[in-house]
Amino acid sequence: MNFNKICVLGLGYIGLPTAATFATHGIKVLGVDVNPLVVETLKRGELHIHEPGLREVVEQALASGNLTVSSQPEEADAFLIAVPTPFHEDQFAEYEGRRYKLADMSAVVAATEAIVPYLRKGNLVVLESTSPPRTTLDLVRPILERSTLKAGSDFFLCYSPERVLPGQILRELVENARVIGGVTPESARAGHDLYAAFVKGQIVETDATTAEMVKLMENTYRDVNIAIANEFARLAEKFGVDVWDAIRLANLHPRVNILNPGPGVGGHCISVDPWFFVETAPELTPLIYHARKVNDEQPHFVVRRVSEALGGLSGKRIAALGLAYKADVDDLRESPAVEVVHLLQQEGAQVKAWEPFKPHAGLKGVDMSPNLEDALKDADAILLLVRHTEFTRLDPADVAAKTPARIVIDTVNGWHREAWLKAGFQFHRLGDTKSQIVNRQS
Ligand code: SAJ
Repeated sequence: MNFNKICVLGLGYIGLPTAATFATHGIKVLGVDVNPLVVETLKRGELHIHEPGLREVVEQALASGNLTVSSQPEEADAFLIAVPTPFHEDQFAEYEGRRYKLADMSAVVAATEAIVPYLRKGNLVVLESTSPPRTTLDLVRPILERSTLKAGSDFFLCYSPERVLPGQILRELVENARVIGGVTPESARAGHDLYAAFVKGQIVETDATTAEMVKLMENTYRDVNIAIANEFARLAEKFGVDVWDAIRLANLHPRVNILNPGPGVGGHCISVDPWFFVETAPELTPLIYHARKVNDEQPHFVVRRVSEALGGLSGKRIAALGLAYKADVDDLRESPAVEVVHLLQQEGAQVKAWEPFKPHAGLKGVDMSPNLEDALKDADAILLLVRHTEFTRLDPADVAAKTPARIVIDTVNGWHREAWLKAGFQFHRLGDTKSQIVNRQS
């Protein structure tokens, strides 16, 4: 199939890089977003999100004339839906005492409805948004069929998950394997033809529900793996073991790959997607549910560790380094670091936070420093919450000169114990009470 023009609905972290990449590969792309601010920003040639390399690709796409933006779809050969699928803030359900969240599919519904007036025979529609299993068949298909056209025979319909890693989106978009799930084999083939415009990784055709499940399985696998790492960190502390060392040694086994403990699991994928399984089959998902609970509990665990290190939290001044949900990204959504800061404050600590990727994020209830020096200058302790490269490169002696603090707590294994001890700090690390024993002995 040939695609001369496509319409991408949703210009966020996935939609915009995808739209721009299609455009730089010679396809006319109309990017559509319901948020007028996003449309205006892009029309001015500016960006509303940060992703390495994205500015250049969007500028190139706009300059070529292949990428245009609008708040309304138009007729096209293919329509891609890349809108958010968050949770309802205030709706929960319960199964055998396990309370779980419910997906808010309203953006997918609205985007699908917006396509209906423009849908023509022979078109392709692809859902990319992460969704509960059967969304393509049971939610998207019936809405599109209101056009009186039939999915699979009059138009093609696919689910194709995005699988790119924030911070690496542009490279992974091209290089990662693509799974294309069609409502019919012909639909999957049409999806294959579309993504072949730029995907260099393997393109694999399957059915729509398998593709939906694959996406959720990937992130759920990672969530459960991180949960076990977090539980190992708790166990290591109980047994006086350094969990980071223990994981490194366990991973020498050729069939073991344990991920890293940390202050919790954030972002808009791994902390969210497992709930789509729990929501659709609560009776089958006790493990997935409990892994989520372990990871959600982790910020509380970190706060207890900080409190132990400082002999209580009331009135303590803490410099919190990093608010992003993970290293070297500017995304503060669902960030465990932000939750740790809130919890510390609830316990009476005075926290100053420094986030180099978003110094002026203006987060409600968080005292953000304009620079590292400001965060450090009156601190009693330094808490490392995100493994930003900028932080791992800090020289402890240099830090010592900028702060009265002599206690550091590293929750992400970003720092070398010996270097901080040498610079006169007491050193604490999540999942590693050995550090404290060394401190006491030294
Ligand atoms: N984290 C840990 N320990 C680890 C790894 C991560 O605590 O060992 C934490 C991070 O700090 C972060 C969270 O988990 O808070 C999630 O980070 P991540 O790097 O694991 O994943 P995301 O959410 O940035 O991106 C994931 C990716 N999925 C997989 O690697 C299976 C990406 O490929 C997906 O496209 C993305 O979810 C998505 O959109 O679904």
